Amino acid sequence: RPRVLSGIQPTAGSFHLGNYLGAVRQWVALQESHDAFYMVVDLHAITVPQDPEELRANTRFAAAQLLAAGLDPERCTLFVQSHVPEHAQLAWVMNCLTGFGEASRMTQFKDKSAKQGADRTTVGLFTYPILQVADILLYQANAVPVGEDQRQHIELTRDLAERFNTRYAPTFTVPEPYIVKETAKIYDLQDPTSKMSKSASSPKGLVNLLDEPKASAKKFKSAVTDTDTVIRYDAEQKPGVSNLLTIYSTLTGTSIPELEERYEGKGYGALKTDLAEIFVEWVTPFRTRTEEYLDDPETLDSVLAKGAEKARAVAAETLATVYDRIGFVPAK
Ligand code: AQP
Repeated sequence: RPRVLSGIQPTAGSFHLGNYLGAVRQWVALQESHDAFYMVVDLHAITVPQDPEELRANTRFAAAQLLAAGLDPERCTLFVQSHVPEHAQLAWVMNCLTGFGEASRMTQFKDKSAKQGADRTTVGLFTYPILQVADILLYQANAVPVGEDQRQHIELTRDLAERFNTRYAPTFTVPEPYIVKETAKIYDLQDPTSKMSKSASSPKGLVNLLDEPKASAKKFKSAVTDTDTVIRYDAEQKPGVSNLLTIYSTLTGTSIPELEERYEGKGYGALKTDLAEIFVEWVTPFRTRTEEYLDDPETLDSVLAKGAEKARAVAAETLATVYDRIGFVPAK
């Protein structure tokens, strides 16, 4: 079976709808057809300041949400990044293979550091994409299911894999991004030309899965649309309505043309109210399942321990090959 690898940050407490539709939903589907490795990336989380207790809680929150979303530890390997030390070890090697200018061209770093200011931006945030390169290459992943915002980082992964393979010997699988066009970018409900994001969105534009469903329903009802009245998918001219149609279509499995037909002659109010209801219906059992996993921390921790063991077996083999190829003396 081809292999996939992906990760999600534990920082925000709750996943948002963009994380779910852009990434996690694909993870669940891919565990059926692929040898799948999924992780909660706590090493990535500390590139910005974290409260230790919150980070610990959020890591378990993230794992519980992944299980609630449908990941099955019998069908995939679910683990916490810091449980597998090879991530940090391979990241160092990849750091030494990356040009400073090359790393400086990463647009996510440029955007985030511009917002934070140079003194508050860590070197860890700068090398974040290179840790991500190590995450992927350790598992020899063929594909990486992510949202559109990660495309440039996958491109860097491909470049570095090829560089290592050429400089030393064929070692790494060169991975492809796995980006589902329709849900590659879910937009902020208040600013539908910007991606929904835990750090950039206004609270009213960000739908967190673990928030009170009623509060999220309100956000759908007050989503920004346009002054036109026709319900039609047009990402350029009607980004707000198009975003709502994308979310509606993905949560219900109804195609967008079908939705356009269903809402012909109806107003935006009807679309928003219906979508709010659909979201609440979908998210309510998701929240209950998440709470159930959180109520049983022993089971949760044992799932993660088993996952880490499986992940380490693969990661250790790759790292040993890499250390050998670059000329490190083996430890006796
Ligand atoms: N709006 C989005 N639409 C589609 N996919 C998205 N992803 C994130 N936002 C959207 C995808 O979710 C996965 C996990 O993301 P992450 O938690 O690792 O980090 P992120 O990209 O940092 O999440 P945010 O909310 O965008 O946080 P900020 O803005 O603070 O960085 C990834 O596959 C991502 O593509």
